[in-house]
Amino acid sequence: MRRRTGLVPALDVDSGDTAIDIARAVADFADAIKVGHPLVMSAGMGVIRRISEFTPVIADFKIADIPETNAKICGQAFGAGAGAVIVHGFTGRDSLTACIGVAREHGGEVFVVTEMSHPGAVEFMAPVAERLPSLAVECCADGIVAPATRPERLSLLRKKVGSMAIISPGVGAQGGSAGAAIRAGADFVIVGRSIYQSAAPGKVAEAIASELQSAYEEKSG
Ligand code: OMP
Repeated sequence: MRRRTGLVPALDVDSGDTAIDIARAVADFADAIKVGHPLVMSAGMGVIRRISEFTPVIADFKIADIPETNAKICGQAFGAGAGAVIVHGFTGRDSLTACIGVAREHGGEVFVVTEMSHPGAVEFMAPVAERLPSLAVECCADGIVAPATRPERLSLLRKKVGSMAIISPGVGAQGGSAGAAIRAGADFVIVGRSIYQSAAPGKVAEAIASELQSAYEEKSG
């Protein structure tokens, strides 16, 4: 995924037409649109193709199964038009490698979840999260997912992952800040409710893209 604005809106809505309308409104300010179970289970896999016709799609199926099943899920996601998938790393090297193998066949990308952004993630995920960046790097994944809600953890995960891409959810509704996530090491932020529940998704996306731009300039300048 090429960074232009650094924004990845997440469309966890339950109507394909609503998703398309929002995707079109935010596309100019987004590097990709993330879709997951809430949208696909209501609108069907065809919504991935519809969105991918005008902007790249990350299929967030949090894939976490045995290698053979993971490969089938990835095949469905990439076959439907996704440019990237989000995969859990805790299932182990063989399961992750299976996803990466299918991604390469389709010219797609794989992002590996490390520590999730919600409070419950500290219960079981935090202790293993620090090992997952190494797995992602060793398996030649394309990036990791790390929490904007805990910038100090994001910074730590950045150190462990080197220059690999980091996409960071938890901005807005979960309390994280787009600028703080970038300063802590994220390349992209994922934003759901703050955009899709807004009366003017395009304007909110534009404002976040501008905040991201300032944070990048501050970081690099
Ligand atoms: P909002 O909280 O509404 O901005 O949505 C965040 C989006 O990011 C949702 O689609 C979540 O499923 C997703 N997400 C997290 O919130 N936390 C994570 O740790 C990982 C993800 C993700 O993999 O996208």
